[in-house]
Amino acid sequence: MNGEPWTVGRYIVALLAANGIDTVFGIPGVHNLELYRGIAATGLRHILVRHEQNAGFAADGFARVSGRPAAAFVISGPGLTNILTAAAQAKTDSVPMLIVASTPVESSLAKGWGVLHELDDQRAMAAGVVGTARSARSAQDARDHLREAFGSFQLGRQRPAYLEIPLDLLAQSTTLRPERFAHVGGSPQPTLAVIEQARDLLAAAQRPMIVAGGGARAAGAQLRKLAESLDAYLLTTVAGKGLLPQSHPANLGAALQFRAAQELVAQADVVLAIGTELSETDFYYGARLEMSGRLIRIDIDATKLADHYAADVGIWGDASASLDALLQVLAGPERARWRSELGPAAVHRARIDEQFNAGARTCARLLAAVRAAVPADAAVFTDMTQAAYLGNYAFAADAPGTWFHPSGYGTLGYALPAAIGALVAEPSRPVLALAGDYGFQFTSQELATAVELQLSLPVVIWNNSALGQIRDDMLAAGIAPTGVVGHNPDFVALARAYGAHAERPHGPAELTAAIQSARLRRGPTVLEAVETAFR
Ligand SMILES: Cc1ncc(C[n+]2csc(CCOP(=O)(O)OP(=O)(O)O)c2C)c(N)n1
Ligand SMILES: [Mg+2]
Repeated sequence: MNGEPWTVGRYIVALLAANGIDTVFGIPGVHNLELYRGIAATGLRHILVRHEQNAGFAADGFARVSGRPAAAFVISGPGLTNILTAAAQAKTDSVPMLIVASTPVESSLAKGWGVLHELDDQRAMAAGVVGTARSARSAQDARDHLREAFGSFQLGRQRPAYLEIPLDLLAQSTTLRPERFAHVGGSPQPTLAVIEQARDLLAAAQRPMIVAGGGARAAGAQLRKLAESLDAYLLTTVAGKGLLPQSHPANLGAALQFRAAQELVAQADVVLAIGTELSETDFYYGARLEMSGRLIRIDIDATKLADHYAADVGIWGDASASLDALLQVLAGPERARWRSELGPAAVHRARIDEQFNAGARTCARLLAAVRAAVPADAAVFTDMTQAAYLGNYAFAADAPGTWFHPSGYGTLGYALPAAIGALVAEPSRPVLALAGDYGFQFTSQELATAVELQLSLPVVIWNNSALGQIRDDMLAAGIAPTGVVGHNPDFVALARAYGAHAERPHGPAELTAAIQSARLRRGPTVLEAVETAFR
């Protein structure tokens, strides 16, 4: 294979390999053949998926568990439009990936000739759902754009990057050879003055509340110290779930979706928000989280410091480094504040749990059965289903990076392909997918990929025979349920047709046992959990 000609396509793939990409998810087509010459020549691992959206979801799951970007190769036109949803999901959840697309021949671009896979402006379509979207007109362009993309993976808030190359350029020969780009690491260092302003607010606070998001995922130790020394409560977003152990007295968990937690935020006299957008997708009541206190924000994304939650003190920096700096100047006599007065987080959590309705209690039994079946370090990938909305809060997580949800964009079909990507990245990590009966059907064809790769993957389908959340929303809004019940396939038969193992465990105990067996089996296991068996 090394006798292959150095086409631009081969060169691009060799550049990816030289810069740490080892896995490509994709579907080849006649427009990007030259990228596949590159794959053959470099030995990069290519995973064939069954829809380009799932190449994106798989790259997303790969990055969420490993912290490393994977690539997705798509063809011009429909390949690109198919992956846009997954790119948007990754962008909104700050996940890196590299999307490489072909375009039709350069001379045809934006001319409306009606060539195969034509889009009026392919780059513009991608630009709205990635961090940087670039178009190469030469091999040098491709190199420069990729250098920029790899730089973006080392700095600041993570985003997908997009590069497109016309198919005629992909086939041209080049004298360029792969190189390893210089490392461009580092993060902004907050000044002592701004750290001291934050210290002054926190030192005077009587009701301090910490809200930590995905950007704080590496700062669990610092958060624990801070919460303890300030007698503060800590809430996390879903992306920050597990930052403190479930039982820590400060840890209210990912409870922002509940009124009781929102009221504590509203009553706090100082809110310290770290690595979070304070996004509506984390609290789901109205568009804005109510606050009456002063707001300190720590964020690697400078634009967040002055957005609609404008900070009284804005710290531009990495969460761990900024918290280290804050902890250094904070040392003073510890004193009791509101947590000593109102009681540990468990008191508030019990109040939240008491208010679960019958539907939530049913979901809670499913979640407990899953929790009992997988170890603490398992990676659970979830879909847009009522079981996961409750699980965002109620699934016990003692470590960050163990519960994954398509929070930011909220797209159906995420769980299965993302779990596949996670297992490709970390084959020895226990991974599980949890999807609703409807969401599963968005991407169920990836069972073929999981069978092909012989991935030990339990796939739990929460089958309430409905678009359950939407049905309930219609009922709550006084709308006659419409379009919320469809004909479902026989999920067990469907899974078996793909060559997967499948069962329909009856109730929590059977589900726990079935997941445990599935973890020991080569190949995926579909477990249909019928809601009525969990009531
Ligand atoms: C791509 C996409 N289309 C539509 C929706 C709107 N939506 C959110 S939840 C849901 C119902 C999903 O049903 P199911 O997967 O069975 O989960 P359940 O609510 O029943 O637990 C729908 C249609 C969405 N989030 N994403
Ligand atoms: Mg359903």
